[in-house]
Amino acid sequence: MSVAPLRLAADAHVLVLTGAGVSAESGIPTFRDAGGLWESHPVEQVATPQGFQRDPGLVWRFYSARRRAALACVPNAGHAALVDWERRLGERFLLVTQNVDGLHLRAGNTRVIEIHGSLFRTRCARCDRPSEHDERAYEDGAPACERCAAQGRRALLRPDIVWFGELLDARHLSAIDTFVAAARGKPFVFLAAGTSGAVYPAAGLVDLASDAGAETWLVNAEPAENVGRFAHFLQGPSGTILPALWPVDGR
Ligand code: BJW
Repeated sequence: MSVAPLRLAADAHVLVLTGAGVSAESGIPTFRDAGGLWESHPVEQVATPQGFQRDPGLVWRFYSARRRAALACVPNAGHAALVDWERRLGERFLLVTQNVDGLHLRAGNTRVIEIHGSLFRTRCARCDRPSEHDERAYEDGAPACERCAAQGRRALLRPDIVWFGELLDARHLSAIDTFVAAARGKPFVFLAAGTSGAVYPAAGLVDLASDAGAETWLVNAEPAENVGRFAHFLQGPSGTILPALWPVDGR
C-alpha cells in the first residue's frame, strides 16, 4: 500500500486517538467487528456498573481472561510508529487511547492517556483508595476490598475500567483540553486510528481538535461512524499505514 507521508511543520503539535483496531494486529479482538468481544459477551452484562452489581464473578472472569490474553500479545508496527512520533515531537505529542490493553505503554510511549482505564489496574467499587497495578486472574468470584473490610464495610474490588454510563476521569479530559489549547493557532494534526467512532466522548475529540484548527486524519480498516468529520481518511491496517505516514526520513 502506498501512503503519501504527512508533511509536518517544525513546530507541529500532534494529538493521536487510538482504538481497538490498533491492537487488532497484535491479536487482541476489537469490540464491534465480526467476531468482536461484544458478539460473545453482551456489553450490558460485562461492561456496565449494573452488570457488575448483578454478577461480579462473571465480570471478573471476563476481565481475567482478557488480562491473560493481553499479556500474551506484543505491540505491533503501529504501536512502534507512535513511539517514534513521541520521540521526535516530545511535548508536542499526546496519545489518547481508548484501549485498556497497556500495549502503548509496553511499546514505550510515555505521553499516554488511557481514557477508558486499564485492564491491569484494580480499584475498590466503593471507597476512593487509589487503584493498584494488578495482573492477577480472579476466577473464583470477585475479590473484597481489604480497606473497607478493616472498617467493617463489605465492598468488592473491580477492574479500573470506564464502563458505559460512567464518567471519564476529569483530570484526563482536562489534560487533553490543555494540550489542544497549546496547539491552537499552531500547525496541529489530529489523527484517529483503529476506532469505530461510536463511543463518546472519544468520538467527539475530532470536533474539539477541528475547532482548534487541526488538520484531521482517520486511519481505519472501515469508514468509522464519524468519518464525515475528518478531512482525510486512509483506509487500511494501522500497522501498515502509521509507519508509512511519517517515516523516519520524513523530516
Ligand atoms: C482496524 C483494524 C486495523 C480493525 N487497523 N483499523 C453522546 C451521544 C450518545 C451517547 C453518549 C454521548 N456521550 C456519552 C454517551 C453514552 C456512552 C456512549 O458513547 N454510547 C454510545 C454507544 C452511543 N458513553 C459513555 O457512557 C461514556 N461515559 C460518559 O460519557 O459519561 C457521561 C454520560 C453518560 C451517559 C450519557 C451521557 C453522558 C463512557 C464510555 C466508556 C466506554 N467503555 C468501553 C468499554 C470498556 C470495557 C472494556 O474494555 O472491557 O471502551 S466501550 C468499548 O468501546 C471500549 C472501547 O474503548 C470503546 C471504543 O471502541 P473502539 O476502540 O472504537 O473499538 P471498535 O471495536 O468499536 O472499533 C474498532 C475499529 O477498528 C473498527 O472500526 C474496525 O474497522 C477498525 N479496525 N482492525 C485499523 N488492523
